[in-house]
Amino acid sequence: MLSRVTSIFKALTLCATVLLSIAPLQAAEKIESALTINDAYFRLMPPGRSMTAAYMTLTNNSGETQVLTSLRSDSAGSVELHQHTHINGMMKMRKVDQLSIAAGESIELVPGGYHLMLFGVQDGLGLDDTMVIELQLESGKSVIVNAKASSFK
Ligand SMILES: [Cu+2]
Repeated sequence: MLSRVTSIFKALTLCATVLLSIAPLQAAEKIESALTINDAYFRLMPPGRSMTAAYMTLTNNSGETQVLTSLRSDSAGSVELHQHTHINGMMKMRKVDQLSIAAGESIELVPGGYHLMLFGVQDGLGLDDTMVIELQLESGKSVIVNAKASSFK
């Protein structure tokens, strides 16, 4: 009898753990009205490549500035915010530490401008796949983005 009580207790503890791990995702959904993501896509990679870029439009519908500070994805080893710049007539890209989006403003991440750079991307992604990217904000909240695959050609 005692062992049965113990196993029920263990099952309850497990339930509580699962509920706790779901909580941050619910918090992330709430902020989505403050920062709206449109037209999110990533470039599929040519065979043998594990690095690619993702693009989207970020719109700040909230009454205060939203600052994008870091990024992560379960489909990539690391994700960075990059910007293309022209230095001495040469096109280069550099890592940008953070991106501020003022209240009511939209910022487009497009080829040749700001973009997300994904390193160590998982193999075998195809046109039907979606990559989930988490945008972490300075406020401590985050936005979940579902980026669609786009042909690399
Ligand atoms: Cu880049």
